[in-house]
Amino acid sequence: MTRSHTAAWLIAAALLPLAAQAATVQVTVLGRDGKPLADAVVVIEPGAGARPAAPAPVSAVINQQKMQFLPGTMVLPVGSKVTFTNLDSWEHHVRGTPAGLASLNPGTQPGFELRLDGKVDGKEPASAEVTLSKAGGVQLGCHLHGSMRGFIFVADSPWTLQTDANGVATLQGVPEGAAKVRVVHADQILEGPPVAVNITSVTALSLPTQVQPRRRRP
Ligand SMILES: [Cu+2]
Repeated sequence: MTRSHTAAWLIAAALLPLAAQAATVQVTVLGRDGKPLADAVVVIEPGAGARPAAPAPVSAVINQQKMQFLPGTMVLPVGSKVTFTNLDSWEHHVRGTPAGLASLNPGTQPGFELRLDGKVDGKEPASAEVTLSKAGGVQLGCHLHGSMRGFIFVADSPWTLQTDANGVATLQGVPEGAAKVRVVHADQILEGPPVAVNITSVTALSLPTQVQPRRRRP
């Protein structure tokens, strides 16, 4: 290694502590009954100066199968495309509406409606694609089957993840320092206020909510 290379490396090493260190944050979300809440979307929004680039859009599929949206809850980066595919042999009318208060505010996330014919044996299932252009929650329903419910959270923070069956979301690479944590759930009427936290190298949080899920996973 030449002298100049060595010097450059030393300067880079000396600057490292000034850069935001990345932390792993484990969030456990609890429902109104104190039990772990699955499929809650955890969003960490770092403070000023650590504003991340939006995550890259992806393409995803949500099936209509046996009178359910599968998966029932999905987190997708803003700008992503989602294809709805009807695998049932009967028709579904998929409806997407902005969740919570956003639904009262025209001009935010646009809603959508799709009619998908039932699948015929030996033929490709009917499908339609929607682009999720704005961040926020989207409730999914079906005009024909009131029991069908689904939820998409359109994320503009890369630190967005839904909780697993144990109510836990583990987010990697979160900048240390001041941040706000939001919890969003398909079955909440109103989102609670964001929780201010100080992210350190190892951060574990337990967040109670007022959400009473419509049904628990078996
Ligand atoms: Cu339906």
